[in-house]
Amino acid sequence: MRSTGSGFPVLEAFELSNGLIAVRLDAENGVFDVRDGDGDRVVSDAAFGVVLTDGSPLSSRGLSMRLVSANQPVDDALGGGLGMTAEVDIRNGLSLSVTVTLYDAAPSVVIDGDLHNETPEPARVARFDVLQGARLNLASSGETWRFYKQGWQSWSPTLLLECSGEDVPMAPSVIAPSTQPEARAGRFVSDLMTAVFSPECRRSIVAGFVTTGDQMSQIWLDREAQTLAAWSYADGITVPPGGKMRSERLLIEPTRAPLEAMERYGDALGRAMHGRPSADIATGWCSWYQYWQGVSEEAVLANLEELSRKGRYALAVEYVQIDDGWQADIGDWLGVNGKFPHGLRWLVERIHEAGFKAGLWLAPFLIGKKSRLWKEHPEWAVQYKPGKPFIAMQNWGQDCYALDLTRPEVIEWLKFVVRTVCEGWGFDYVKIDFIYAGAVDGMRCDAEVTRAQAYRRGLEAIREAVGERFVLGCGNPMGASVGLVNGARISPDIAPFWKPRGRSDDPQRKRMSEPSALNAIRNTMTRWWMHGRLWQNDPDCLLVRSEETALTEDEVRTLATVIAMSGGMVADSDDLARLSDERRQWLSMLLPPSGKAARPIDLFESDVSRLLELDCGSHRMLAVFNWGDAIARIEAPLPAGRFEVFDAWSHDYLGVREGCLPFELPPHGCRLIALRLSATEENEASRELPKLFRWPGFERERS
Ligand code: 9PG
Repeated sequence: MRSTGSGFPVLEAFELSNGLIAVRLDAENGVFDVRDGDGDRVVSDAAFGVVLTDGSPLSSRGLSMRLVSANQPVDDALGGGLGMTAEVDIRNGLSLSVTVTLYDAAPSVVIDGDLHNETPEPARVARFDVLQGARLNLASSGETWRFYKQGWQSWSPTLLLECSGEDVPMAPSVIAPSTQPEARAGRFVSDLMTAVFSPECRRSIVAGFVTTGDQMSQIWLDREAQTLAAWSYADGITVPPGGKMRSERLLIEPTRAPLEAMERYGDALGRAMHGRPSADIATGWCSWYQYWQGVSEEAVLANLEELSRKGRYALAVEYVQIDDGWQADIGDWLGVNGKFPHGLRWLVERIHEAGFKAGLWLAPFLIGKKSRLWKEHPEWAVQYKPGKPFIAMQNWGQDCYALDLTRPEVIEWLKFVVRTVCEGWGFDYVKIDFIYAGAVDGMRCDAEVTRAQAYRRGLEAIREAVGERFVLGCGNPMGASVGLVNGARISPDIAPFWKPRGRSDDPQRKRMSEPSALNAIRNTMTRWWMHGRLWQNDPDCLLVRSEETALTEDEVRTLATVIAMSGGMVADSDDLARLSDERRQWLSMLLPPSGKAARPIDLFESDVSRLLELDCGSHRMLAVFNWGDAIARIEAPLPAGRFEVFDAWSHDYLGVREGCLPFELPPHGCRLIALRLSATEENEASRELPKLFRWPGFERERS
């Protein structure tokens, strides 16, 4: 042990371990390592740092740290455990402290830190580098790795990238532009969290922020240097003299089972941010993908009548949701347009009379240039430079500005609008759309508020106004929404066609946030781990119609299978009167929802997962997909054992099988099979599942 000038004891190295994972602080060099349960040093040379708005980097790397506390008992939302904190002086009055926490029985470490300002000047912080230059030791070349890219908001593509290639460029509104690390060959960026997998050594690292209320965050990988960086953005807010500011908390788990580790990360994020999952999954009918902005009172009433039909193909949904197209203008939420002659309170009464709950779409954080709101309150817009309102979206034939959620009068107005919708008109559910607009990077009335904080002020106001009613976020930044919404859209828009359409010179790779069935499906599979941990996932609507659609029968069945297997919300968006009995039945097969998300078991092996697996208690469901444009033979690997196999869509009994089941699948087609260990008894669990997942009585086999 040495002693520093300030008299603090300095330990050259200090280790914290819980038997499953260990962190070793190299106090002399200001860096730390993470070792897994086998003692392998999976992450090494990680430093902690801060970047100020003038660009100056502050880092622990290469400086000597003093231990402030070691083996400090911790008890918080993530459980009980042990923490250690070390401090480092950077330069005259600016110092950093880093805290590493290990929770009992958790194979992960959680890292966060503070900037302390003992200078006479305020320090403006751009971001925390919670992980800086952390080397990943995955015993293989970075070229062979796979990178899980998480998108910023609902519509942002979330997918696996091959590190031999390059990252996928994306643009607003699906990214937050000012805080993207600059694009560079071999650099891969993910929002909030990531997983890096080495197929050669079968090892991975899952890393993600478990607190998200104050700072937006990103993680990026440098393929050549094999380093990971994790940033949480303070957006230029100041630490006054004598003050300090804390980063968000980052969880890191080295693992050989990345799917389970991602689920554990989701558990931690949900716990730390008080996620609102519920076993009671929302189901409904939504006007958007059939009527678009042409939705009318008449159309809603016609579908209400269809929903009220009893009998064999009854559609037992809970909500009737009116989407975009009812409002006077974007921002003028207290007025309806001429397509709703009796007003919305009257329509809600009809919906309630028919035995359904009522839902309404709003884009509460946007101000349309043509709206009365804009004329009355131009000062309510976020500005991108003085006097210039920030355009968050161009849609509805106008520029739409971002609402400044740091203004108290805006918060009061928001609550008034939402209370009117809920208490005045009687709505039970609100779909709040385009809400990333609350988190754009512009100038707000209160400059000492980050994007995440401003956004959450708006969401909290809505939460307060709705009380216990259901809030569905859409176009929502993912991390910053946890704890405030009941459901979240996790995909780009569905569409009545398979791949993105419309004029564009961009390759499909750059069009993954555009409306299309494939784009919605991709995210529904890759974001499975959020469901039931952060909120209910909304995989977007099912379209089962056979008219006014370019989706083939196989594509519709694939879409239905993915939605059913997602365990998330089930909403249909068709003109119900025009559905054939067969298509009506397809929809009814998904009800009630299973509530449990299937795992994309080949996530790290495929471009788009071809296998979804779900444990139903008495049996397992396995979905096999062909994403190719031609017929393909695809093998479904059965778990170890002999299984009775049943085809859920065709109702064919496929006999007792083991090993791999080969299927010839049509383009964009799928097979959904139920597997039951041979000679086991049927379980009660089957009875609460959607029809599609129920183990059949098996009369055919027995007769
Ligand atoms: C209503 C729709 C539906 C849909 C939402 C959202 O970039 N854009 O122009 C863009 C337009 C619409 C959109 C997403 C992006 O869809 O996801 O379910 O409610 O708004 O306008």
